[in-house]
Amino acid sequence: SGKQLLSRFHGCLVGAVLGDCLGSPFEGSDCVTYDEVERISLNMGKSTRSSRHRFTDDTAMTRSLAASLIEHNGFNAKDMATRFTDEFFRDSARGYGYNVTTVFQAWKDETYDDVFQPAREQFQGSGSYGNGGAMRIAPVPLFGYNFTEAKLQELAEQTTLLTHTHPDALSGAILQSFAIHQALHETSEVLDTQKFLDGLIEKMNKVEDNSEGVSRRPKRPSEEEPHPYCFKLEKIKEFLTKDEADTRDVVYELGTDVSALGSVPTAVFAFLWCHKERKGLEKWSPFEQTIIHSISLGGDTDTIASMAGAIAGAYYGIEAIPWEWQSQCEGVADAKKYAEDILKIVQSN
Ligand code: 8NA
Ligand code: MG
Ligand code: MG
Ligand code: MG
Repeated sequence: SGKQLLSRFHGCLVGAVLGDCLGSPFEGSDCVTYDEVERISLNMGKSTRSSRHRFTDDTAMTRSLAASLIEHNGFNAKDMATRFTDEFFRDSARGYGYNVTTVFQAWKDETYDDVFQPAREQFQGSGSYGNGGAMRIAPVPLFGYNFTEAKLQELAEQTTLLTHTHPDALSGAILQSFAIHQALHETSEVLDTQKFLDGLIEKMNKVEDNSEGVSRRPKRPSEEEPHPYCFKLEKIKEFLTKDEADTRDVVYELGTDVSALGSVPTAVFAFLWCHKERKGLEKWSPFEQTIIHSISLGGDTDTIASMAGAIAGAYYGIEAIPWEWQSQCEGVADAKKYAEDILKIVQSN
């Protein structure tokens, strides 16, 4: 409970980077064994600077988002879009989503007066439901540490709408913001996971009441629900009452794909599931378990581990993140600097 706020801010952004760096070698694979993930993380102690694990689009966009909030002391649409675009054309080999790059191209060509217009035109006007808004959101709940729920939601929506206008993408980014925000403010050493989920369900019920039910492409029964995020959060509550969970059940019920709905609840699940010691992961701490377990689910491993890592880092703090992991991932020092700069703004307002 006496955990310093700086430790949590550091933990959040560093946790996001580590999940991305450690998860990306497995992106797109089916379930991954704990052994395979452990091998990657243990080898890291011996690697040299040049063989450090590279971050991907998740971290690249998180950095631009953080830098823009810091520079403008809040949301500036044009500046954030420019930073996303400059970063993409500076280094496009970071594994970006297949469609989001057309938004960057449109911004570069300056075909639009309204920076939000290219995102609206994605997928014949339905907008992207990818997890790209949620994967980069971590600086928002840090910046909005003292925000009301409504103000936090607004900032999450604004930053997401630059590239993703589908209601699922917006709700996913909002859920990830709320999860990090709750983790930052959580002071109990032993987390009441059911209470944590009740807090998220209460907030997401309001969000989903007010979101337009635009056509989805359902992949599993839960995705036809009128409140699909709340439905999945209830599923997580069920999983948490059991001592073991079959990975296939988790993947089927929650998803591990590039859609926001098929990945953000999974990240929340991984964080809460790993608060307790889990079979096969006894030698790892809860933070380490969170990263390893997220990746073991397969699919969009870098993004799910990054989102779970951000929540876990916000709760456990930077001391819980092994130095061997930190020293071998690209972008950790920068993540710490962004965390410090955001905290300065939070404490001066
Ligand atoms: P995005 O907006 O391009 O969306 C990602 C994908 O979701 C699209 O390419 C489509 O396949 C699909 N999609 C989204 N909305 C719709 C729609 N309305 N109709 C039909 N299909 C749709 O990019 P993003 O920024 O949301 O993507 C983020 C993800 O891409 C992250 O996982 C990131 O790491 C990256 N990525 C993932 C993989 C992978 O195999 N999991 C591979 C490369 C890159
Ligand atoms: Mg990625
Ligand atoms: Mg509704
Ligand atoms: Mg990914």
